[in-house]
Amino acid sequence: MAIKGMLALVLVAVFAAIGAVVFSLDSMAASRDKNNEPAEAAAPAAADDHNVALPLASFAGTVPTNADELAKAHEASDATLPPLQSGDVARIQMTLKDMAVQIAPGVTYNTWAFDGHGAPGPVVHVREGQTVQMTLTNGGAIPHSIDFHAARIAPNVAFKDVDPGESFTFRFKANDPGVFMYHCGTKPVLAHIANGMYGAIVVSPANALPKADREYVLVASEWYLNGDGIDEPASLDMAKARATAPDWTTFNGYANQYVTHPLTSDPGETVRFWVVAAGPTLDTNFHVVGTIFDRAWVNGDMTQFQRGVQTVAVPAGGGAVFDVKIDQPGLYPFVSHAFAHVDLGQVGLLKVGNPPGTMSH
Ligand SMILES: [Cu+2]
Repeated sequence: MAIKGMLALVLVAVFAAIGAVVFSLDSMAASRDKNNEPAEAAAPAAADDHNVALPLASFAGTVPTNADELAKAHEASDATLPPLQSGDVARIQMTLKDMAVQIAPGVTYNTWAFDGHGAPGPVVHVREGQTVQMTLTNGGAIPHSIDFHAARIAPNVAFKDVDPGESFTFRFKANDPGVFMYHCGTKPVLAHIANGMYGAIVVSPANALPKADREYVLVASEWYLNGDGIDEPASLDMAKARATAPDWTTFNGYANQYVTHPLTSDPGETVRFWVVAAGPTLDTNFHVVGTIFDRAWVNGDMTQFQRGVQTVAVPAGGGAVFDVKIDQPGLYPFVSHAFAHVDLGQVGLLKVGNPPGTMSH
């Protein structure tokens, strides 16, 4: 009995000691939080920014009356995967430039984008193992930078801010195959990406993929407008960007452009889509209506593919690769199956063969 009693006392003491330790850890955590409070409160922005209150005016779907005509006249961005450069070094030159670009029929937006391309920037296509020599020239009004997700490199060195009028060159070896985002990484990154500073780099695997007859690159992104962009170009509404309340969502920077000007293939061909979701915030839920992916390299992992997949989430800042082989002629919509984003313009058509009629839904 005496031994049992002593044992009970010891156990009580041990539990008490554990309790004390847990309590003191808790209070340490609490005091850490307290210490953070003033810093957070002092930090930026939100408290001084009066442009954060909901509701936010939406310009979704607001186009001029001649929008159909303008959509037909608009030259769709060429989605075809560009050819590789020969040699061990792929030399890439991009000049950043402030420019107003069309993002929907009759809707213009003041981008910080890429000279000769608008937004997104040019598709970079290199071989696995090739060295990428990237020269960025800042033709804009404020510092910018370029962050390649395909690179393993110290970002403070390679992705540094480049002042207006300056150029900067860095190199990296593209040792990881797949499709990757590149973007300006200058703060606030949300604003720089929302203003069009992004694009895709395709790193073709050293071990050849199954043959594809057509290869297209799609960069999904969204736009946040402070006006309708019809009479004068709209600019970024940062409050809407923070609230993820886009006015337009697009493939390759212009709403519905491949509905009016479909991508094409012949029946029985394998079509490969290299897809990047640039965001700045939204994922794209990639799906082709009327078929199933024969192969889906999910998350851009080129070491393996999934078969028979219907929809694949491409995360903001991520990429994936898709093969479809469609035998029957027709119009096959490709979409983000998050359908609010179809409504805002993230939809296109793959026209297989020469089908009669147009898409009715
Ligand atoms: Cu920038």
